[in-house]
Amino acid sequence: MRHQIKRGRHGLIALDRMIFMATRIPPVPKTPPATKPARDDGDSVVLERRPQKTAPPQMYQVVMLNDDYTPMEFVVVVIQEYFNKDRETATQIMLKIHLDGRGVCGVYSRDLAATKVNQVMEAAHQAGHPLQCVSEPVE
Ligand code: TYC
Repeated sequence: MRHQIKRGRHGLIALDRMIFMATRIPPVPKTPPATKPARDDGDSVVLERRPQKTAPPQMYQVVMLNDDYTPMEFVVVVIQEYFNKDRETATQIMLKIHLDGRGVCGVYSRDLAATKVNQVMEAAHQAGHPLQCVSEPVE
């Protein structure tokens, strides 16, 4: 749309709307004056946020499962042998598995837990027992 333009005393006037120009400089907004930062006297202490600590690696528990066929003595020896337990502790763990259906034999890194599982399964297989164990992440 073209505006109708007329020449007046103060220059060109658009007739379909009034055009004003500011004639006064607007007041400066009341903000505190910028100041130079205080001079560092050398005693300043700078606190830096410490980077987040690395989370500890996920640990894995080796859980042995009960069955009806593997002899108790074999389980006790396996727990002593592969999980470095004394005979008394190994017997307690075996009985716990026998009564509850499962029991934790040790907690390790993922690779070591997998190795323990393989060692136990291989020993059981060689001896002809159906003993099973698994590794599972702790928590
Ligand atoms: N339940 C078995 C028995 O009565 C003993 C056993 C204990 C088997 C623990 C497996 O992981 C096991 N002979």
